[in-house]
Amino acid sequence: MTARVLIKDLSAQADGPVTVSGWVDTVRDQKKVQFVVLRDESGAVQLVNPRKTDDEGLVVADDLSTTISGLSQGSFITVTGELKHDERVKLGGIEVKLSGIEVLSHAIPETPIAADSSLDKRLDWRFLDLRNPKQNLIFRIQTTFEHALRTYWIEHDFIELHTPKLMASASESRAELFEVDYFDTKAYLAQSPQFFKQMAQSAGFGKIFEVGPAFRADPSFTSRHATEFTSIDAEISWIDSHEDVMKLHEDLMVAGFSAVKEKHGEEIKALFAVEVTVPTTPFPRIPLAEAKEIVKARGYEVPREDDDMDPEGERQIAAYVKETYGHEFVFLTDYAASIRPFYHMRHEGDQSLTNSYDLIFNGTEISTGAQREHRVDVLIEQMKDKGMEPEELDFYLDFFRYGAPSHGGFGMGLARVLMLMLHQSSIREVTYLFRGPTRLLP
Ligand code: AMO
Repeated sequence: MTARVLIKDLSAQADGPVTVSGWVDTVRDQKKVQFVVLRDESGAVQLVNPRKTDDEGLVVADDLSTTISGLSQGSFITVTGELKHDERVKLGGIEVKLSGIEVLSHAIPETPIAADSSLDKRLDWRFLDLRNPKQNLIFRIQTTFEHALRTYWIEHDFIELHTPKLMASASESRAELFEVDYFDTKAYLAQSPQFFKQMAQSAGFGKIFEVGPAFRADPSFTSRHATEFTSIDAEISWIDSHEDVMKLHEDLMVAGFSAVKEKHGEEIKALFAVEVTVPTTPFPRIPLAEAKEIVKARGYEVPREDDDMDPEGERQIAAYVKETYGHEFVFLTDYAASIRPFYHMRHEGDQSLTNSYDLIFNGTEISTGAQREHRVDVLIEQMKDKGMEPEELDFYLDFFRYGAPSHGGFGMGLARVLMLMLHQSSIREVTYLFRGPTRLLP
């Protein structure tokens, strides 16, 4: 038996016998000749079967032509035939003249989704939706991006962590917290590896990273929120300020974007009509207060009472940065202590501001980072300041009672990066299986 060849490798192969497997994409059942477009995970190829004729030139049905006529879209088949290079064939300049077909798995003829189906409908049938080469490319890009970050971390002596996702307390805010029964007590799903990545600093790990799930009981239906998402986290010791964290963060983005552009740049252009830009460093940095003034001067006043940027403010500041610096990224820095968690370090001379930042990419927040407060007495004061009970997080405070280095880090939503990189309208498009308030299936 000839070994199965991936479709993408056919064009480099000489004319002759081949075996390919894949899904039936289309069937064109013509009078004199039958065409099938077959797709596998690597590409698509045209199969051809000239119909047999009798002595009088009349078409006769044989087993092969009958099988082809009965093929439904999506059926999984293995075919044998003769590979032939022919410049006239639009699809890659090759075709396979069929000698046999084995139908391994029949597809129900009525496909439940079409190209114009709604996103929600497509998500109901995600496995069929993912057969689309565009969707397939998203996850190859994701793999390349994560691999590039991991390579950077490993080359720079970071330790990889897998922190528990079942916790005894909230890790970010008590709002947006999933509670689960845990024997005769309650547990909470981790909203972030925050506490445990900080613990690693007191444990003497120096530099750590984690790529793992995070859960938020967020009831909203925005295009950038999920109830479960993949969080990319890093945390480093011995920093002077959040500036050191931003330096790490931008180097990681350069590594990730360079790898994606190099490996998939052309395909991204062809399928998404997007030119991936590798960002230059340093990324622009603008203190939040100044960013709000810039946005105001452009005619948009951020309406939020809590001092934070809102989505339109993020879009406006990104447009300003693009026009002024030609850059797709911007660090907004020095957020007010009132809108940051208790664990962010505050400015030495101004308690109202924090050593923190948000990273905005193409107009949307993809990440939050900060220098952390490592002095336990100050940490306790900051908790009280936020109306929290320090006793409730005593296990966390212990991390800072036995010698803790200065440290900082960031958390970044993987799907947000992909959505904005590929100019997609929702993280649902770039999440393998999206989880939202009304979606637990498939
Ligand atoms: P924060 O809560 O800002 O910070 O989250 C960090 C990043 O995670 C992503 N993200 C989300 N993505 C999809 N759906 C959600 N519901 C969602 N919530 C957050 C965003 C966001 O920028 N512990 C801190 C990080 C740190 O300081 O290290 C934290 O979790 O991209």
